[in-house]
Amino acid sequence: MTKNEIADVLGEIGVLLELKGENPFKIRAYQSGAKALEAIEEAELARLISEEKLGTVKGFGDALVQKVRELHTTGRLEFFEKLKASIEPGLVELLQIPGLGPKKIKGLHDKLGIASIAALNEACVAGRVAELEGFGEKTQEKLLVGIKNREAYGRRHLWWDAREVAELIVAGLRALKSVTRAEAAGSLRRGLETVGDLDFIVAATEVGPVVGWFTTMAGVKEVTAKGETKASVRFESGLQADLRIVPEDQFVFALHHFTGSKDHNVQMRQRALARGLSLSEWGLVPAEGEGTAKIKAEDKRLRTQATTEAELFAALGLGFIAPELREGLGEIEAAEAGELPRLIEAKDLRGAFHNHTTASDGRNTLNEMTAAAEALGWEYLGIADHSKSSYQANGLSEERLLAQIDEIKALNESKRFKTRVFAGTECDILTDGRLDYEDALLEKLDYVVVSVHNAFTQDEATMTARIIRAIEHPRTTMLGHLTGRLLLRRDGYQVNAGRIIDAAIANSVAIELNASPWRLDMDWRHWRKAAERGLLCAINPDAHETAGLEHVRAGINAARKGWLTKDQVITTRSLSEIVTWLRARRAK
Ligand code: DGT
Ligand code: CA
Ligand code: CA
Ligand code: ZN
Repeated sequence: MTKNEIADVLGEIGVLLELKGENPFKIRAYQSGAKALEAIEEAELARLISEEKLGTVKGFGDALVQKVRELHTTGRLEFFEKLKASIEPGLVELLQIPGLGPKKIKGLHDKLGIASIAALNEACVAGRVAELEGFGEKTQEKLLVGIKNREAYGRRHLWWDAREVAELIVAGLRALKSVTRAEAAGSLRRGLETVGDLDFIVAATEVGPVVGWFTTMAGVKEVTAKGETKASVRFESGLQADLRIVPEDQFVFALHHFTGSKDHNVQMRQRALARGLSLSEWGLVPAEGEGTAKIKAEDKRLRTQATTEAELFAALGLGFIAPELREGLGEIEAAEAGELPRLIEAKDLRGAFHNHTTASDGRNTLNEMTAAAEALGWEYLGIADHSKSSYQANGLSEERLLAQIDEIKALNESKRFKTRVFAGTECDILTDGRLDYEDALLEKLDYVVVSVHNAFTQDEATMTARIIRAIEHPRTTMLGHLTGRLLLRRDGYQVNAGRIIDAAIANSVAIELNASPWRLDMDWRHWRKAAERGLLCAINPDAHETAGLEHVRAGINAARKGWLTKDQVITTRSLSEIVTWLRARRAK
């Protein structure tokens, strides 16, 4: 196991012990052990374990040393398995409700016997939770909202999680002997930030084995439909998947149809009709009209042949429309006019600016993050740890930030990595719009990301004015996550996006497209218009560990859905261009 995976287990042990009401010192030992582990570099950890020296590191007592060693070498921990089995699963599930930590859950369990979300809902409705010490009316209200949100959100899944499943399924389908073509369609292919269900389109010479494989693959909990040429399954995670098998010559039409969106399909069908054609999942054929003989789709002579979607679009006088653009938001008109944007691609990215290290709430050190950026081929990596007011995220005091600036300077001078590191900050926007550090300190940084991390309940006018004031600060380089939303978990704070975009353009400040799969904020729906007016986008993974850097792929998706081109995204610029750009920003 990697150190972060081990740290996850230690953290989880802490939570489970807390649910059981164990000794607080013991609980803290696991929590601080997890933190301490993150600060050790991977190679160092391996060395400490093999030389049996982990115990010499501050915070690692005998019990912890033995557990870390077991996890590191075997990937399992018997103590953890037993502990998990000893706790009612309903209690763990309650952790998903915002505002409920292990301590509160233990209280609810001890005093009201609550051991499930359903039981909590019932107790809240009856007003029993508000009467408990440490809860009150307000908390009870919040819990009810949390339960309701969970139901509403529970039906959809993050694109990132869905993609992981879908990639395995597509690979599995393609490996079947009778399968000639297989693709994931639907909202996943369109790169939507959340996905209702997966849709797979397969061309196959024989259908039986394909349906057989699909309905029995690993993780399938229930087969919800099974026909000759289609099937639907539900996985343990709740995610569902539809499969449709079609003859090879229908593949492109089925793929296009089931990629959607519905609005795009409706407009495509209208366009076909205007040309005397009928477009459907089966094919493109002359439309039936009064007085014409009924034309069968099977009549090969009349069907439009297409082996690629580009040919399908061409048959309707259109250039190829990327799946991400197929939302019925003007893409057909643009294709007709030959004005489709040349969309940004993953390979265009050269770096990113909003990333954390163990100095604040990240889980990998500066060196590890830089090594990971280098492995991705990035020319530059911006480090933007939290500022001092974000104490819950271990925000940096002035002294610690100054030390980090020196550390980054030394790292760059050492030439240890090809990737150049920029010293930045994710500076809190204080409740009145001032920044969290003095100008003299901000002056010393290569760039400044400004973000809202508190007082989320301010009204729209107050929040908008607050953010605009921060944008107008001469040292501000870019605005972090516009609304602070967490997909499927919480809505963002209220902002007037239009006014903030105006202010950013007027002050030559970029806005981030936070590529974290549960943020994707600013939303793709704003980008097309904003970028046309001159706003620059920074695709930032907001990485809190090395693996998080790869989240830029989700950001690329969202950027493409926002019609963004390479030129409109600042993080596609080369190192020398970026240096020039940052210098110009600082001279403002
Ligand atoms: P989702 O699953 O809710 O995230 O969204 P989609 O877009 O994947 O929707 P889904 O799975 O219901 O259907 C896949 C595609 O199939 C959809 O984007 C368009 C097409 N489709 C499905 N039902 C209809 C329909 O009633 N009319 C039209 N025009 N297209 C449909
Ligand atoms: Ca779907
Ligand atoms: Ca579906
Ligand atoms: Zn942030």
